[in-house]
Amino acid sequence: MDAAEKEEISVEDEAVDKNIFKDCSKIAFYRRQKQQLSKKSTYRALLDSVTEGKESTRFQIINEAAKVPLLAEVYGIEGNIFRLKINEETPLKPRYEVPDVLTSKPGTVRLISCSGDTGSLVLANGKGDLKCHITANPFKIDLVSEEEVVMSINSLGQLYFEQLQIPPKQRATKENEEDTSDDTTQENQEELGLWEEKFRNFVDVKDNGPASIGLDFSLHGFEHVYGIPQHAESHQLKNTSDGDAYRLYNLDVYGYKIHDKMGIYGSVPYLLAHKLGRTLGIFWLNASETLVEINTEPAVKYALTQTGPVVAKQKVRSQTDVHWMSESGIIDVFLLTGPTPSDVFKQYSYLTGTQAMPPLFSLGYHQCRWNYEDEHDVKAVDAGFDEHDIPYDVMWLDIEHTEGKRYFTWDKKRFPNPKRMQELLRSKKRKLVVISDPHIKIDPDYLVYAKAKEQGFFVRNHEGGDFEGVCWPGLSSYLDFTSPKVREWYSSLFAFSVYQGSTDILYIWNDMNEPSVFRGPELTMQKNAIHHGNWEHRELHNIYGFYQQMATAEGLIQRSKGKERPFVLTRSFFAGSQKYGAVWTGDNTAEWSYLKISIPMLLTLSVTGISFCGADVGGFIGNPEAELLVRWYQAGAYQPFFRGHATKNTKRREPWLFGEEHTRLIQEAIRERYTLLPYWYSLFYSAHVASQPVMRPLWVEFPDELETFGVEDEYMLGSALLVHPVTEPKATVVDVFLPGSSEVWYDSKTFAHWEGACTVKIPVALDTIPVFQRGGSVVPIKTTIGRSTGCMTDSPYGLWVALSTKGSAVGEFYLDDGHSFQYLHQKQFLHRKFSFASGVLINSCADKRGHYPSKCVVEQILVLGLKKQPSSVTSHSPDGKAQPVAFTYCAKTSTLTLEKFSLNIGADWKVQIQ
Ligand code: NBV
Repeated sequence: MDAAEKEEISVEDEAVDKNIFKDCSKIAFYRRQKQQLSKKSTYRALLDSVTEGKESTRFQIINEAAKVPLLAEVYGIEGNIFRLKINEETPLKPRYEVPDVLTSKPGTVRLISCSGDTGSLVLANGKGDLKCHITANPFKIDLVSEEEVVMSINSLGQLYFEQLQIPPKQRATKENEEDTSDDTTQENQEELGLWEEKFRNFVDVKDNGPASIGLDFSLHGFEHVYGIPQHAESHQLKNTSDGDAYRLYNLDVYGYKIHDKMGIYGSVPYLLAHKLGRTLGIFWLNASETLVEINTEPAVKYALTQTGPVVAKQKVRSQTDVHWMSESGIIDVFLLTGPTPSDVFKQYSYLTGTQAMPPLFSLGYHQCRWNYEDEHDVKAVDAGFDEHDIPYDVMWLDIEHTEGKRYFTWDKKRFPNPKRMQELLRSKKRKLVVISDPHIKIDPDYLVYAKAKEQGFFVRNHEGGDFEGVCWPGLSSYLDFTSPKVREWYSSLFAFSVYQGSTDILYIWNDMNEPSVFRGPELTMQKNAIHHGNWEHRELHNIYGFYQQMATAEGLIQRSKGKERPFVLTRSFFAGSQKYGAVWTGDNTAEWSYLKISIPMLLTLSVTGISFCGADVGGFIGNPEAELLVRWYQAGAYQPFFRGHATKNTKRREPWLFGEEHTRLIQEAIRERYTLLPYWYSLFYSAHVASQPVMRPLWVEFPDELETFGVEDEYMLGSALLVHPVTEPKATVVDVFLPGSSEVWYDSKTFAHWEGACTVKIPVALDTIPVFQRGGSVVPIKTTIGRSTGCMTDSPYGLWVALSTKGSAVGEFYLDDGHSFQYLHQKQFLHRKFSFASGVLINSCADKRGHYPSKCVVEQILVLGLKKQPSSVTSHSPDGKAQPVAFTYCAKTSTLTLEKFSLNIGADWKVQIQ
């Protein structure tokens, strides 16, 4: 057994040992900021230094402790966004500014300075309804919208900026001994961790010394904040005043604990705040280790009245203070002013990009385990799905498919003929995903290693050699994906001619890219490892995985000569990762609590731009009992990325291994997923072009309903379906909150309906998935399910029309070839709109730019909430032909079913109900 294998076993068997990871008290820059801030030295802005550039307004800020002033720049960005940058005016050497996250240089709008009274400066955007009110002393910025202060910056005086210094040793040679001998004791030096920081057996030697930054934001009138993934925590962020701050530091935490603020695999330093009438966003563009403290003061306070000792209620405005602290880099923060949730989503995606349009197959069901042993195993599992009539789209191979964890190779014994195996999958229009991790086995005979070594493509260690760390293959080096050259080369490895045994149905999974380093501090890379451009790992740690996924996605595009959409799943991510594919929540556990927390975790990813997200169905670690597995399939079928996965030492758990009844229930859940594929695909299109999340917390759809702001056991898919997965064992009833006083909701199975703004007790059996359709919506579905999405291309459609209280409904439908970029380059797509009013359902074009011939027909329409039985139903095709349509009406459920007709999905037509 080699070292890596031993390590592997210890990783596998232990529940998470939290001592391996730091809490805030063990983070030196956190301690330093706390210590300094308690001294209350304030900054002031030097307003006589204001210069108005073409793009930004600049001025200096200074505090007593700082010897030289800082430079602040305020930018007005298109779409009601402000950007604030604070940096040293002339740092000893450049400080890291995160590249490659913003999709392009954001367009600026000129800020008009209308000087306030002396001691302040007012910068207004063109229209003048948004203003930055800058107060000189103490330095503070108020963001004013329509005369209301919605956010204040540095009003708590937590601006913190450590200026780069000459290392003490160099200083000692320059100056005399006396000046340099710090008055701080050895003990204090350790506590401050300025040039060296110890943790367990690790010493982080910091050549650049302390470089930490911090700033506070007060959100006026806000009690609800969300975002800053990834944590195994609630969707609504909690107060951190009596515990650890939320940590953003990408780490491999096997079996992470839930309800914990420690950093796990990915980071998006972006927070949203919502109150009645306004949604805001704060995007803190920094890729170094970051901590976020949250403190919410609710709206009602108890105070002593002036008239006597009677305690009286006094209405004060609620406020949430958000304090960001990062280890290094600069302050570069975008303020997204909304005002609606949808506006904030657009503002954020204007900066970082929208969700990539996924290939259709990737919205089907994925079957994974660590590991499918060999070709025979793959064949048997694949056949199992057909035997049990369960649709699925993708078979996955984990690390054991390779020759000794050498990615881009195949274990010859297990997979002697990978192409033959892929042809089998192809024959059923299915795909294969294989894993490709960022660590590369040190083995001169391994071509990938040899080439990378020769070209200097690995991250370097502090001493200048290639960084070496232990991971699955044993001693490994790590590709430096931050280098454009390395990315270009890595992308080229996916070319069919280079990646032996790969075909065009093979797609990629990037794991361990935090990066995970078995014997490293906190199981990751030393912060003083060196990347392209001589940047320390500490500067960019949180963006390492982002770059691997970027290079992988680019590789898949290139191998198809720019024609095909890629699919890449990544474990680690950063702001903007949505552009490159999907994200999952890593190594969860087969327990009910993990099923439950998957909902808020995915909601948080969704509102921070990452719509294509999922959690391992069944729970990765441990063995789920049949009931939990069924419930997990039911939840997963209604979450964006839908993959069953299990770790190595678990019992096999393919859907048919739990008895006939459970097989049927899992089959049913997966089939529901396939029924709704047209809706899923249309939602992804809307995420892709209009920035709207696929999976939405209720507050996003009902921003004016206070009761929705804290809901996280149910959610919306698009604007039409409300899903409340069952996450408790032996449940017989669930309390479902149906929002909206003017809404009506329909049970998607029983068609029972309720008016909104109430909580209803829904009886549940093991086959119940509580899904409700919102009155006023039209949901496109498939009426026939095939073996895989590819087998369903020509199968007919149905429409679920759920009438509003006013008897109307609208919905959209999007279709393209499901795999290429033709939708983009040639406008080969179909975007239709369905609207129902006054008894007439109309299919019309939603986007005239698109053309995509489809032979598919709508063959079934279900109208929910039709109060009275019609006397006739007629279809009117574009040529003016009218034809009677057969129908059945159920008075008990007020449901009309139209069948035995066929109307082309892409044509203009009407169906009239009289
Ligand atoms: O590659 C093996 C696993 C993988 O199955 C899992 O999904 C990842 O999250 N991987 C982690 C590494 C081993 C974890 C113990």
